[in-house]
Amino acid sequence: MTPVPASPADVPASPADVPGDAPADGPGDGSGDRPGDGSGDRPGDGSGDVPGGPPVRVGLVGAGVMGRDHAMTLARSVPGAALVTVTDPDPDRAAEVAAATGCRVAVDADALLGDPGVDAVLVASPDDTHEALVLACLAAGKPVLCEKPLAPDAETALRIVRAEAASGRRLVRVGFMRRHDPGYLAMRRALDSGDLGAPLLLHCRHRNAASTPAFTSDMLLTSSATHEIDIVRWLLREEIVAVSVRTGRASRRAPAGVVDPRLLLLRTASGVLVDVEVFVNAGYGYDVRCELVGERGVHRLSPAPVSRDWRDRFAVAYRDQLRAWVGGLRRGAPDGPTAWDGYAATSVALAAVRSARSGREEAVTMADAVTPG
Ligand code: ISE
Repeated sequence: MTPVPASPADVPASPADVPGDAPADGPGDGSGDRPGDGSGDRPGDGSGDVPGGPPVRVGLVGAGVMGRDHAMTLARSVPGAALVTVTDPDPDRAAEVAAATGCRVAVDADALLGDPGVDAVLVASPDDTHEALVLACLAAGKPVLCEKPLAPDAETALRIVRAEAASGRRLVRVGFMRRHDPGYLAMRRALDSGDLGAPLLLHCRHRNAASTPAFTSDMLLTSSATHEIDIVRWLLREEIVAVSVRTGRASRRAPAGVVDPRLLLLRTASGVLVDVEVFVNAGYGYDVRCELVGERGVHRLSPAPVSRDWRDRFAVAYRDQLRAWVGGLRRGAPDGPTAWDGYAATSVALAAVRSARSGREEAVTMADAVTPG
């Protein structure tokens, strides 16, 4: 059995650079229904700040690239977590993760979810499986951290929000890991300090070295830009109300028929304008930039070396996302982006898809907030 290579998420960052999980919002306080929900927005030592007691026994669904990465991080770098079981339709992949981490293999997701020895579930399976898995976790009463996107369309995401509300518990968290990135945390603190004055503009750049062969033009919006959409809501603590998308000359490096790069212009409820470049076949590497312009000053995301892909660039964020999730579960106070945040991001991304088709600015339509518990 080939051991899974060490995860980049194991790379320790200097304590000064690493955010801790924020004190979580209390269950049922409704804070998860606003973009500013307190996931990881305060500085700390990154240790997860967990109390004693038994570890959270985690079951992992999906042993692909992200699943393997999460497995190694959980096994090595998340105090208070025990990865106990993994499942994947490819038994070899599941067995590799099990061998590398010492966990069991479950025959399928149903077996994993039904295992009384699994306290919480990490979903890192293909996007089109997320809905069914998250709903099954809700039915089983198990907390779940689901990779983004929560669901392929807004109706489905809203169904999950409502199912969670009906369960009376805050069980769903979505893997928008950038909220745990030290650079974005510093930007949010700078904005919250008032030193920048009121935010006016945000300039975002999102470049990947190369897309996968199956990547589509829509996925630039639903798979890539969705990270910017979430970070904008979280930084500014307000909703995005309208989106326009522009497409120019396509790079010849993009797969046939894929329009890459694209530009998005997002408008928030208070009138902040956000321009986003998404370029997923930029060739030279993974490069994410962000500049916030306020009435009195500018804050730039701390420069990071151009990396191979998002797993290197956001290694600390992935680790601290898991620490925050597990720490929140141990304290009984859930932490991280909520099902509502997943629904909102999907709603904005789909408005972007509509704009790319219509050539006009499209309004983001969202339901009234739903508060669990
Ligand atoms: C991918 O799914 C991610 O989550 C990456 O962070 C993003 O950079 C990439 O473009 C997405 O396809």
